[in-house]
Parts: sequence; C-alpha cells; structure tokens
Amino acid sequence: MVSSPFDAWITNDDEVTELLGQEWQRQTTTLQLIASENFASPAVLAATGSILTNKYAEGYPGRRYYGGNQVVDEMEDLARRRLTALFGADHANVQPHSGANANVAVYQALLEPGDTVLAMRLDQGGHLTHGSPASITSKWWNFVAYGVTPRSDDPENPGEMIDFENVRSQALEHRPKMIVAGATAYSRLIDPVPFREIADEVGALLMFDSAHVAGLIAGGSHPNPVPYADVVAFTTHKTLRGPRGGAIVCREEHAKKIDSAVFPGQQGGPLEHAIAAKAVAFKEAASPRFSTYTDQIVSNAQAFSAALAEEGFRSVSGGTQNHMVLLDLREFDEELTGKVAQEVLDRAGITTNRNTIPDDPRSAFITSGLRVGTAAQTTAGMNEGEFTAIAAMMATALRNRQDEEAIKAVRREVATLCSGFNPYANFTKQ
Ligand code: DSN
Repeated sequence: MVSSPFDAWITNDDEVTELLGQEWQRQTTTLQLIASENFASPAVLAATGSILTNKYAEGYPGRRYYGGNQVVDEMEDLARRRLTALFGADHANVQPHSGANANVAVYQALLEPGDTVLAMRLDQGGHLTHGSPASITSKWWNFVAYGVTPRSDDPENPGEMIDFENVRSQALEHRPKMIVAGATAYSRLIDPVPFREIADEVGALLMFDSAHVAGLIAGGSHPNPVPYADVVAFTTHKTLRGPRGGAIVCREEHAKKIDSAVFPGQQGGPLEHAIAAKAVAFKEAASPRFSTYTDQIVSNAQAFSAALAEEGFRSVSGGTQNHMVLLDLREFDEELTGKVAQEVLDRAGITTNRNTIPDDPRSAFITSGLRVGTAAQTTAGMNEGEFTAIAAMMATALRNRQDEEAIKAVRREVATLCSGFNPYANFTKQ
C-alpha cells in the first residue's frame, strides 16, 4: 500500500487510503504545472477536513435557517472580514462552491434573463461561464464577445493582447448591461481602468473575474480591480492558494442582490469547512511573505517563458506578466498537438493541460496550445533556475516522444528535482 500522512486518520477504508497514497505520491514526485492549481498549506488542508463539514447553515451569519450556528456564524464572519480587508472591498460573500457558481450568481444578481453581456470569447482566453455556447450562461443571457489583437512579428508589439478597440466598439454596438473582464488562458496583466472607462461610456456594470490572478492581486503583483469593478468574483484555490471554492466581493449597493443570488438563488447549504479553510488562506495571503511569493511566481513564469523560447517554443503574446505561459506548439513542431504534448508530458511526470490558442485551427479537444503555470511549484520553493531546467526537460520529452526510454529518463530527472522541493516536507504523519 502507498502511504500518505492521512493513513492514521482513515483506518477503516483500505481502498480510499491506497488511492490517497497514490495521489500523494503523484503530487510530490511529479511536476504540477497546471496554471489553475496550487499546493494549499497544511493549515488549509486541516480546516478543509474539519468537523465543520458536519454543520448545516443555510442562510448567512445572524440569519440562518438551522440552529446551532453560533460558532459557524463567527467563522463565516471571520472569513468575510478577512476577505474585505484583503481586497479593500465593501462586502464579501464566501459561500460560492466554485468559480463557475460565483460567476453565475453575479449574473443572476445583476441581470435579467436575456440581458446583453460583453465578455472575452473562450477561444481567445475567456472562460466557459463568459457565454460559451456550451455553458448555461449563453442560454440565459445574450453574450457578445471581444478578443485579442492579431499576432504580429514586431517584438515591440507582438499582439495577442486584449483588443480594447474591439471591447469599445462591441460595447458601443451592443450596449451591454454588463462587461466582464478576466480570463483563464491569457498571460498578460489585465488593467481594470480601460474596462471601467468603456463600461462608464456605455452605462454598463463591470464584473472582474479574477479567478486566475486573485493571489497575484492579493500579493500586490497585479493591480487591484476592486476600486474599479462593481463586482469581483474568483476562485480561492489557484494563485490564492486556498481550498477549492469561490468567493465574490462587491460594492455595498450590490451586496443584498449578490447574497440572495448565491443563497437561495444558486446554492443550498454552504460548505462551512471550506469557508474555514478560506479564512485561513485569506490570512496567509495578507502576510508580507505572500507578496514575496506572488512576485516570485511572476518572475518564475518570465524565466520559464524565456527558457521555453530558447528551446524553440513560442509563447502566445510573446511572453508573460502573470503566473502562466500559453504555448503555441506549432512553432516547436507543426505536427505536435496540445493533446499529444499533454499525454507525453504526463508520461514524463510533468502535468500540464492542453489549451486552445487564439484562432486555433484545431478543436478544443485536440488544440495547438499547451498551458503551463508556475504557482504550484513556486509554492514548493522552485525559482528561476528550476524552471529553466524544466523547460529543457519538456523539450527533451517532446522531441523524443517516440522513444519511451528517453521519456523515462526525463521522468527520473523530474523525480530527482521534485525530491528537493516537496511542498509538504514538514507535513508528517499525525
Ligand atoms: N478550470 C479552470 C482553469 O483551469 O482555468 C477554469 O475553470
């Protein structure tokens, strides 16, 4: 049986213990480069696994539909206070179970069915809940899209960045009730100011989906959209390094509508164990050490992008200003798809995800792109030197993808590297 620090707690279920052991081994002996993942602290893990999972607490602090919520009320208030302080917001809702739930709750709170919303198209870097035809959001609301500028060979202006002329012209043409800023596959800093200006010009609300960059904002590495946006929605588990979940902060004028949309509009009982873990994460993110961490995430991503370029990979938009690099694999190898690259790298112990790139000729299931991120391995203590080495390992595995021995050799190199950077080195058996 493969062992993990949870063995002492799960004494009655060998199958679950074994699978947890295997996942423990996977996470600590291979490289986690998925841009939306991170390693939560042992304190966050412990709060997530706490007895608060036992408690029903439909409603909000002081207005619950069940008894016995004195402690839970204090816990949720603590999480809300920490979150409003972290971002300088008027109001916080910490109940969304996920980022998608948070986004849909914002739409439900501030829009009527059929209202027009302007957001970034999924294949340009947006998210499913920004009106993708596959998402319920496109059925309830009338989404129109903006995208990125065309690619250019000018190194001073490489293109593939948010096209604010397109945002403005779409806004003037469609007069949306809401504009959504924010992306999931976009490696550039998103400035909230031009979004606010365009929203004001057409009388639209501004929602900022900061799921990917919430941690970078908390650490001060990216600008805070809270002074500019009506609402900011995000996940708590990406760069923010908390438990899996969502949260919303908003201006006081929207507080009541946002709360009603989350509960009872979208959800039933809140996950108070996750809320306790969010409180832990918000405290961690408020510490000066967290700013050092988020600056290091960005610096690592920039070193990673440069080292990948040396290996012949092209970064979409020519580089990065956040925690991710979106690779156009065609430059490295015209035949290599994102799907194959992800599978080969999995075998080499390097976990990534395939991703469409702007104007991708291949489908979302195959793709010409690969998305990599630095947040998790930066948590584990890796710096620019390690990311430069990882770029070389990726290139070796992908160049030799028909050669199983070469891939195994990279996997051994990965294991050696990971052995010096275990994110849970001090998290021993209870
Ligand atoms: N799954 C998230 C991501 O990977 O970006 C978006 O929902």
